Amino acid sequence: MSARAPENPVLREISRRGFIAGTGSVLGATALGVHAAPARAAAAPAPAPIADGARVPVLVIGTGYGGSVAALRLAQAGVDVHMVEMGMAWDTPGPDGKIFCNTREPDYRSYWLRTRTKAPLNYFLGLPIDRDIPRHTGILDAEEFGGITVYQGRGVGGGSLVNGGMAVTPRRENFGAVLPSVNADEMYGVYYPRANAELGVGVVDPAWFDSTACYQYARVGRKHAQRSGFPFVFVPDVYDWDYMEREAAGTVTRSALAGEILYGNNHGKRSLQQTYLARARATGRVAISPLHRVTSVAPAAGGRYTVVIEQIGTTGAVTAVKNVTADRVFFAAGSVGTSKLLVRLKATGALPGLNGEVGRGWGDNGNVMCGRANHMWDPTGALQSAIPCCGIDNWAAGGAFAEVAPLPTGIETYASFYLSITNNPNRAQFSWNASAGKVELNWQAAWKQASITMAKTIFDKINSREGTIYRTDLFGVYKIWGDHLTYHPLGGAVLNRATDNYGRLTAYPGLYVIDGALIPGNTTVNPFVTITALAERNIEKIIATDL
Ligand code: FAE
Repeated sequence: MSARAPENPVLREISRRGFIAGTGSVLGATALGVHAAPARAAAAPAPAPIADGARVPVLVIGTGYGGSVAALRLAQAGVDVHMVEMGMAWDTPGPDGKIFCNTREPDYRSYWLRTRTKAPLNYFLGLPIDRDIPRHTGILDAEEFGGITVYQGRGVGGGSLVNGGMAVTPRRENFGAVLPSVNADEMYGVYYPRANAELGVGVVDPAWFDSTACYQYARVGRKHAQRSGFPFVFVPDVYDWDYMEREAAGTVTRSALAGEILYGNNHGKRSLQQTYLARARATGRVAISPLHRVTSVAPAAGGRYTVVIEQIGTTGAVTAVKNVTADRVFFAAGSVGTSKLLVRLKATGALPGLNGEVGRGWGDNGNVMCGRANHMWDPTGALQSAIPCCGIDNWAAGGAFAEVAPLPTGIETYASFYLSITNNPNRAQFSWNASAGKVELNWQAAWKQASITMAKTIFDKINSREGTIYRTDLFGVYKIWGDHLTYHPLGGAVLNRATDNYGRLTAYPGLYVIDGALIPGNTTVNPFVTITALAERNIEKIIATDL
């Protein structure tokens, strides 16, 4: 697919300049003003958080993609919504004048309640690079289960705060395997285009891509992919490509070109704060309580629900416990957050009628990382945009789609780095461990071998063609594969199994799931466009029939 006229019909509709022109004035103005966020946010006092004893028509747990879609569409339908978010608001600059810290200098803002960083790529030249940090409600959670570390965003905007913004619609021929019970014609005709437009998705200008120093690493990736006969594709992103071009020209403050990724982008990226959540707030019907964590949802009188919420401080200590009554509750705490809540509430008797599919069908989207060592005459560049813009599509032949990812260290590394999404068939289950008092996930570390085998269909061939080898210094001492983690948790409350075909928890009228927990473990590409489009589909039905 070319960047100007993508093969995918959904993407063809979205030109990068058409985005600004084609969206509403609120969104357009907000997107253009991304770089002004710190000053603007500092001027606006935070509204009071939800009060103990409050009664709300709709409570949304979590402010990621699913929650933001639900809040906007409900508010537009005239319903008042309160969103509860366990992470911070991320609207106030720190002592350095910036809201977010840099990937190269992680500080107290980087990790969720850790005293040491846990970088996904945690070694360089065989040396560990993690460092001590003060314990704080930072932006990236590296949540550890037995066999896997699951990275998630924490704060108003959920994963959109930390992710790379790669906004990919699955190939239509793969959709039946992604969401088998959903009408593909509706998704590709209505909901994917709607999600892409609202998210502000665009593609890099291929002429600029071919000339800019900051994508030399990606051009090396393209050259190697094509010389081995693999399809190379440009990948859309929500980053403002015009802003990035101005970063390269030196006329605006750098973000992607300053290595900002993982711990937030101070400029350029259209996170949910600039898109869905800005529009939701502009309705005047949506309130958000940051640093509030939902711990229980249980039936109350009159068909309503009692929601127990802990307010926490920035060290994680609970400062208040609130009981709120809601007519309806949307679980949008992410695949892991929603699954953990539902499994615990079913097992401990708060919601015993949830069906036996709750907690099942969890997958890692087949994530696996690796690096390749290039020859000295094939440098990847000291200046690398932290926003990936292309990939290698070997899904049909080898079960792997590999993002050509940056290594934005600021120095020449002679490395090519990749995050592969693979067709890993393994699925895990969340369950309640009563003696430990926590929810566990039975993912097995060995299950990643399937992903490695699929990723090797690409990189063994490239190494053979180029006469190169794998890097062994990025994930430990002589360790090739980043196979201990995922960025893309999916499932745990799968659509049409744990819920009905629109996310209703049918045993409890008024309870809904509307996030990545609905998706059965794999989307064949990066997941947030699919999570957003599915939420658009489901909320439209719920508003039409339930409200
Ligand atoms: P999510 O965005 O995780 O939002 C859930 C929210 O609920 C979070 O803000 C939580 O803090 C909050 N929460 C959880 N529990 C509670 C509770 N009990 N009470 C109150 N609040 C709670 O869910 N995807 C792509 O498509 N493209 C990319 O380029 C990409 N890059 C990524 C890079 C990184 C480093 C990471 C971590 C993820 C990346 N992803 C990417 C994945 C993507 O961000 C993720 O699939 C979505 O954010 C999931 O959306 P949800 O709405 O399911």
